Amino acid sequence: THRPIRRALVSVFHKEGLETLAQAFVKAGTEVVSTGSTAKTLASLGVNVTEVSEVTGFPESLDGRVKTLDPHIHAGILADMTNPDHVEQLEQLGIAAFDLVVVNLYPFADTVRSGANEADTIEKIDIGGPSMVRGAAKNSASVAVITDPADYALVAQRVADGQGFSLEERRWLAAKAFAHTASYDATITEWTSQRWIKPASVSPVSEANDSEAAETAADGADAIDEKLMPATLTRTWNRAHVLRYGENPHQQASLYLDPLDQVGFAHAVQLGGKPMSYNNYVDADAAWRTVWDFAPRIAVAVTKHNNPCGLALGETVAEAHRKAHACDPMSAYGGVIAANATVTLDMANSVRPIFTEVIVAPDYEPEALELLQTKKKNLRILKVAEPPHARTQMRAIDGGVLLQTTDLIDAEGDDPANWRLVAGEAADEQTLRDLAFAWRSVRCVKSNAILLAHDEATVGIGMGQVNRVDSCDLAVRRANTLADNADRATGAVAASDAFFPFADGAQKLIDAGVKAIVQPGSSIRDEEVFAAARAANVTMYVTGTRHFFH
Ligand code: 93A
Repeated sequence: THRPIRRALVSVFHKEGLETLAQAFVKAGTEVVSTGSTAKTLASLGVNVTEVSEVTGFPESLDGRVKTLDPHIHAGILADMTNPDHVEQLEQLGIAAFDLVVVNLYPFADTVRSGANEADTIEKIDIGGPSMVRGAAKNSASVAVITDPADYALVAQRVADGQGFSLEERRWLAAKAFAHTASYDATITEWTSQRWIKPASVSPVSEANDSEAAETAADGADAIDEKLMPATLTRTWNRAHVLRYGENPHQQASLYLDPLDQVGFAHAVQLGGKPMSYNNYVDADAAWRTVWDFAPRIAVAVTKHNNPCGLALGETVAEAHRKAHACDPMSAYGGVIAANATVTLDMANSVRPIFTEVIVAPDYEPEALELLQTKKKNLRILKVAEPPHARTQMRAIDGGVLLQTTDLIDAEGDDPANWRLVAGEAADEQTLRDLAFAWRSVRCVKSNAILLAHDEATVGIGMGQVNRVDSCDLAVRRANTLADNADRATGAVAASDAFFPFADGAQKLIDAGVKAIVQPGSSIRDEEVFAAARAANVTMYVTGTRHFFH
């Protein structure tokens, strides 16, 4: 699979590091073809270099706009030398193939950042460079492509050893090259689309033709003003669904879909109800992710404002829903319901009297679907093909994007077998099961999160407070006021998403009557916290793992 590097095409804007390549080329006697100033640099480094214009028989023209854009170059890049037919055609055409293409592009982003005027900026849109890079990357069967000067040393090695790159290596280089041209084009797109927006003169025509956006646009919705379009990232995700409005009616909003993803939550199939709103997407996505943290157990979450107001496991999906709803029936009003199992008629009947914005599930029994469709006309009914699979999460900050790997429940401390007992007696089987449930559940609650559970259902959730004591208070208050049979805190178990910085929060839970607490530990006041639990003979485990969710 190795292909020796006998003939190379080199055209680079930045000349730094070329000595490394030049030395290797000279030593190995590699034939080198190059553009104007790159050729000069290589010649000065002792390389016997052929000018592109000699190969094309055409002068570099139009101020350099046309240098390598010529079949003598591109046939040499694109010929698949593992295909005898291509080999024969090249021979007939009198064209020699390239084994290596080294390019770096005109510095478009640097030029924009330098404050250059429009004409100078446009001149720095590289056309020939990306064409060579993409051609070579497409033809990784025959050609190695280098866009990153950091790889010159590797090239020199492969030239020197006479073997060249393996197919695997060429493919890896090709993938890097495509990423490079994609980000290059995305930068150009961001610059042009902020300046060159749709003029009024074409609006009526283009609206009719703007199929994707027009078809899915909600009534009266405006696409986000093109001038406001931010990140390069969103530009590569190009299939916009225009939403009626954003988090509030005065905000514009769109949904962008990953063009290679067929099954993610964003691709949910809607089987009924009003169009999805921005907030519906946010809440339903959160709820959907929550229930899949419990698979293969059957779980149902009732979510509001990105937080669960009830979450439970059940033997059936209807049971799980009833338990989840019972946690906080008041807050469930206008919520989102997510299930990780097929919605049954039994569950649909329970949902029927509850005002609900969205329901999302992998599937629906036909009778359940019919009931929801006919009796709850406004309910947005979503079917999602696959469990959540996003391995990373993005969050925009001013002028940038934060990217992190998704918080999955798969850390060492998420396994109760690894928990450390620090107070009270070891939990019995049922208590430990509830603690495990509470720990898994607290992941999806906004920090500071305190969650009380009983019988694999939440009974009180304290979320989003800026101190842990308030979250404890809130969890206890919800447990003790929101159900018919109040005082659900007594005998419940508790989970805390992060350590107790002081004993006071834990003491609130203990005073409310919880029998066991699970928390990450590692506060400098751990001993005070443990002592409070010991004094009350309350079981306490530390996990060593934290699940902040901001
Ligand atoms: O203006 S271009 O888009 N037209 C071309 O045909 C072309 N071929 C290579 N720019 C072109 N290049 C770019 O020129 C390369 O991507 C590289 O950045 C630069 C190298 O030119 P020189 O060797 O003259 O510095």
